[in-house]
Amino acid sequence: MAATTLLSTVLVLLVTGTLCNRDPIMLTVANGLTQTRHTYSSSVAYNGVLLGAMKQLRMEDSSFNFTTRETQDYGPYLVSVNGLAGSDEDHTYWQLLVDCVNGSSTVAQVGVGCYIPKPNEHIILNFTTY
Ligand code: B12
Ligand SMILES: *[C@@H]1O[C@H](CO)[C@@H](O)[C@H](O)[C@H]1NC(C)=O
Ligand SMILES: *[C@@H]1O[C@H](CO)[C@@H](O)[C@H](O)[C@H]1NC(C)=O
Ligand SMILES: *[C@@H]1O[C@H](CO)[C@@H](O)[C@H](O)[C@H]1NC(C)=O
Repeated sequence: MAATTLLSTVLVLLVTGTLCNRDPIMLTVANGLTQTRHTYSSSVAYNGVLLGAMKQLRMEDSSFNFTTRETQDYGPYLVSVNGLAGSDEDHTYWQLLVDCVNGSSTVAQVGVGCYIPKPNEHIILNFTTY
C-alpha cells in the first residue's frame, strides 16, 4: 500500500515536471545592415511556437521587445524588434533564420506564429533587405 502511494507520488511528480518544463532556446537579434547583434536565452513550451518563446522573453527581459501585425493567411507578421521596424518603402524586414549545427543557417519556411523551435535550437532574427 505504502509502496503504491510512493510510486504514484513519484509518477505525479514526473508527469507535472514534464508538463511544466520549458525547453531552452537561443534567440539572436541581428541587424544585418549595421552588423550588430545580441543573443538572448529564452524557453519554449513543449512543441510550442516561436512566438510563445518571444512573448516569454519579453516578459522576463525588459531589453527585448517586438511587435507583430495579424494577417489573414499566415498569422502574425513580425513588424519590429527592439524598436526597429521593417518597411515596405525601404524594402527592409525581419528575416527569420534557424542556425544549423555546422555554422550555416537556413531561412524558415513559416512565420513566428507557426515555427516550432527544437530544444536548444538557435533562432536568428536578422534585419535585412529584400
Ligand atoms: C513577397 C513575400 C514576402 C515579402 C513581403 C514584403 C512585400 N511588401 O512584398 C518579404 C520578403 C518581406 C517576406 C517575408 C517573409 N515571408 Co514571405 N512571401 C512573399 C510571397 C512570395 C508573396 C506574398 C505576396 O506578395 N502576395 C500577394 C499580395 C497581394 O497578398 P498580401 O496578402 O497582401 O501579401 C502580404 C503577405 O503575404 C505578407 N507576408 C509575406 N510573407 C509573409 C510571411 C508571414 C509569416 C506573414 C504573417 C505575412 C507575410 O506580405 C505581403 C505583402 O504585404 C509569399 C509566397 C506566395 N507566393 O504567396 C511568401 C510567403 C507568404 N512568405 C512566407 C514566409 C515564411 C516568410 C518569412 C517568415 C520568411 C523568413 N524566414 O523570414 C518572412 C516574414 C518574417 C516576418 N517578419 O514575420 C511563407 C508563409 C508560410 C507560412 N505558413 O508562414 C510564404 C507563403 C512563402 C512560403 N515559404 O511558402 N515575404
Ligand atoms: C543578415 O543579413 C545580412 C545582410 O543584410 C547578411 O549579410 C547576413 O549574412 C545575414 N545573417 C545571417 C545569419 O544570415
Ligand atoms: C523597445 O526597445 C527599444 C530599444 O531597446 C526602445 O527604444 C523602445 O522604446 C522599446 N519600446 C517599447 C514599446 O518598449
Ligand atoms: C549545413 O547543414 C545543412 C543541413 O543541416 C546543409 O543543408 C548544408 O549544406 C550544410 N552546410 C555546410 C556549409 O556544410
